[in-house]
Amino acid sequence: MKRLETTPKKDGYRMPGEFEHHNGCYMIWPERPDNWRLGAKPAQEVFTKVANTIGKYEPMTVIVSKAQFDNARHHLDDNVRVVEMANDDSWVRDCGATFVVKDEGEVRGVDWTFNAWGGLVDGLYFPWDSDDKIARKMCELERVDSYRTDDFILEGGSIHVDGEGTCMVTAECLLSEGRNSHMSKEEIEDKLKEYLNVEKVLWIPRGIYNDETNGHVDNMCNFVKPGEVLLAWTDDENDPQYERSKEAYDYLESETDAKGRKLVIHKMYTPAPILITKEESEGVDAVDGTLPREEGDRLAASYVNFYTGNGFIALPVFNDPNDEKAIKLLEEVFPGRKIEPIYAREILLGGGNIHCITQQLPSGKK
Ligand code: KQY
Repeated sequence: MKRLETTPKKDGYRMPGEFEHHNGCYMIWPERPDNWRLGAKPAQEVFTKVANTIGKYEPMTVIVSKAQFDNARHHLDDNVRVVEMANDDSWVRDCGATFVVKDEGEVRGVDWTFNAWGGLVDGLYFPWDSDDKIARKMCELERVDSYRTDDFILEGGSIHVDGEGTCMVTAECLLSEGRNSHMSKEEIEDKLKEYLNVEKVLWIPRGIYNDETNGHVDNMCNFVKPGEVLLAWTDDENDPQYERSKEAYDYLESETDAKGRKLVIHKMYTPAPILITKEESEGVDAVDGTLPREEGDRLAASYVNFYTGNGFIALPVFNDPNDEKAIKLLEEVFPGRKIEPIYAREILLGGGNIHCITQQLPSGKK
């Protein structure tokens, strides 16, 4: 499949909103013991639940290493396609292709350079070269041509689009030192405009407190549809999350989207602070160069990190009283989609959640 020298914008391709129709979804099977406790067995159980759930609604593909192929094949439902591929970890949202479409249903991939969330400055593991090849391999599997951004580092979890010309990011992440510190904010914005085919970028100041991705937007704010967003929220002014959510709310309220619409903002209450236990910390291999998991560290828990699929939402829940609130809110704002809550503490312990471990393949149909 070809590498294209142009850009999606020049060729008339755009990144659709996640709420638009999909032809499938990708995940990567977890296994690295320095990120996932107990040799990743508890994480594999939850990833299996997520993959099998999504597989009920759209064609699901799980990427897996040679060593784990038999195990993954055993656990995953028969309708889930399991494909062997070298990988460094299991965050396909970030290292996988971002697919763009033309409205006649033609699909292409954007293959951003991936450096494990900050490279040698504050990246989360080393090396990451296998992950950096995943996007291209996904495009090969889908038989679609791709655009590579050799001079620009980005993860899929650091962007959300409405499919109608608006992209949301956090300044905390996109302006972080370990990514594109050779570029100005305007140059970064121009890249997003060319490769996602958007006209307006909304710069939310910061993401979720203690998020090891430098505050990915996909843990903080998500589009329900054009003109309407869900924002992670707490009323507790003593929680360090409060000022982050408040500044995001004030910013979004003061802005309009690419079509000049004021945004409808729904507050999505976070669970009470979730901390790593001693047992959880001790279950993770300590390896120099990988972010340690210390007892008592606060995890970046947020319900906003959900996956929007054909006719459903896969929602992380935490056995918290706010689980019910999150489910109710999603039922209200996504009528017609079934809410599939999945207990996701084990994914959270690895540093992300359901949105971070999934990547949609859009069809180009609305
Ligand atoms: O998108 C994400 N939240 C990925 C987090 C990576 C964590 C690696 N330990």
